[in-house]
Amino acid sequence: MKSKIDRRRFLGMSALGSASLLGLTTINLLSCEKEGDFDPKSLSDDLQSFDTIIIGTGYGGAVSALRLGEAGIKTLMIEMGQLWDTPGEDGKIFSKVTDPDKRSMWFKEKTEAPISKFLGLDIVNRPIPKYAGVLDRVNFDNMSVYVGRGVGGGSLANGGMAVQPPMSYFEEILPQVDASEMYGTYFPRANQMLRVNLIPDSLLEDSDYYKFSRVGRKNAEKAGYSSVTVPNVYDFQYMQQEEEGTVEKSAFDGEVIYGNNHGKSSLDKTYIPEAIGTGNVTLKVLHRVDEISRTPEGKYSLTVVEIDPEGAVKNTMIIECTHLILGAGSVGTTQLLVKAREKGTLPNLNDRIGTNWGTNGNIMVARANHGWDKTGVKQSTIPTLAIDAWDDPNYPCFAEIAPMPSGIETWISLYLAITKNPERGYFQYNPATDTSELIWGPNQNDPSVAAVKHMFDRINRSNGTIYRYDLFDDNKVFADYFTYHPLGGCVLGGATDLYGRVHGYENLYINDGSLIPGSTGVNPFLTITALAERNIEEIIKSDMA
Ligand code: FAE
Repeated sequence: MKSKIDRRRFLGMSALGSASLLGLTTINLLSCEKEGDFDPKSLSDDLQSFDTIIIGTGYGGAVSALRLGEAGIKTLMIEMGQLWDTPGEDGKIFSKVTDPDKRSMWFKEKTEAPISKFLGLDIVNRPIPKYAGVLDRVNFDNMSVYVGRGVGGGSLANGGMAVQPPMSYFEEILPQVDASEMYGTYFPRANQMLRVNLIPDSLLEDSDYYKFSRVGRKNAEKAGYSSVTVPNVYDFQYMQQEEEGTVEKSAFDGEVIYGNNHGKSSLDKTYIPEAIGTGNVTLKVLHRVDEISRTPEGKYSLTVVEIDPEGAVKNTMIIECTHLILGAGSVGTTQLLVKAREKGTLPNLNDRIGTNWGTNGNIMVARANHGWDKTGVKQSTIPTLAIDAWDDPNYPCFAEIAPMPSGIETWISLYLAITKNPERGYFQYNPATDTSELIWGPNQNDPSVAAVKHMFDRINRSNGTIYRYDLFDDNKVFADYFTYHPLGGCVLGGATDLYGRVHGYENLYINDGSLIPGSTGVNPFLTITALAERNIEEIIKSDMA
């Protein structure tokens, strides 16, 4: 069994590699029967021949593709971003956090990094040419949402933290889902498929690159908080070699939100090549789905725009399918469906579509340490410790000790906190822009700020330290205007049934972060992956067998 999976992944990886070298936007395995013998001319471009289409190649999309492919169902994945597999002129696929170029961001004139300032000066973000880069920041009034773009979605840009929520909290957010099944079957499956591993003590306790974590832990302990080690999909054996200087550095060389050139087991290394390796899954990149409607015969009809990496429109096409799975992420899926309901192309969608959206309570905050508490010139980009006060009855907070890889000593401790915020936003279609926009009020993050303030006031008091006021927009101490963890918008059991079947339409499914009602209490992708495994298993068994 293992060798079959290894071979499937190998075939998928070689199809992805060859396609990317040749600049192809359609990738499958049709002519890859003999290893290494990949002939692009015989690729099928008959886009009407697929039973099932998946929009998006993030966690939900990738899980769905693999399981459909294994079940022998001809599936097309449509992804608006690029396949990130070809080095640029500098020999690298991705650019560093400290040295971003056009590859860093999705059609921006200037980078829009979460830490926007240093010493209050606008010196962090840089002008870049507009290009189909890997990290997008979707800006709405009062809230900006970071998302990954490309084959692998958020897995390309994220910090790789793969955290299982406490079972009691999972039961609180998704009471209709059988938690014992999730924790007995689907979380273990997700952990294994995503290659989740733990940092060895030798790296965490001894490496110069984790001084920032140890300082953050010490400061927290002084205030009576305990820390936990956070699992990750970054390969810590590779990191050990980075420490020893025997491989090219990635986490130890400032690579993360604009992509990792090495080390990270993103979805384009795990689920997606395996899906393509089944021979039943085809991938279209740089193709964006703009509208969804239904034909009189009951098929789904997608309006798809093909772009080049500079953003020029190459083609617009209509593609039809019988089964449609939305895996475009919390924002992408919700935007498409709200638009379809409001423009009347899918008028039977219910009014729960577009509601119950949340930020996972994300807040970023930073402290200034004393001179003796250096956080290090060298910092690994992969966070591995979190201050865990989720059990606090009034101010639950799970705060990751985040790196600030600037290449100089800053004495800064930076944190990404996850809090329990009951506030929810909703999406509204705007005919003037022809998109659905998030409605989120300026004070909706106040409960999150209160929780973070409670924790870090206490840490500052115990250590005799202060906040940094110079790193975020408007000199804010608490960055409450962006999130890395968009969740909800099309919630399980409201917009859909308990497996992601969309109410009002047959053969229409959602399988991504939009199903989760605004909060997971920890970083969300492990939960998204496990839930996607559960949902697609049931759908294949009951609807597609
Ligand atoms: P997602 O991964 O967003 O994939 C959606 C895909 O659909 C993307 O590839 C889009 O380009 C594509 N798409 C969207 N609209 C269209 C369209 N109209 N046509 C065609 N394609 C489309 O969805 N989570 C963690 O658990 N741990 C972390 O350490 C962590 N760190 C993060 C750091 C950053 C900088 C970011 C941005 C996110 C981070 N996250 C982290 C969040 C995590 O990546 C996110 O929850 C998942 O990626 C969401 O998975 P989905 O399958 O919902």
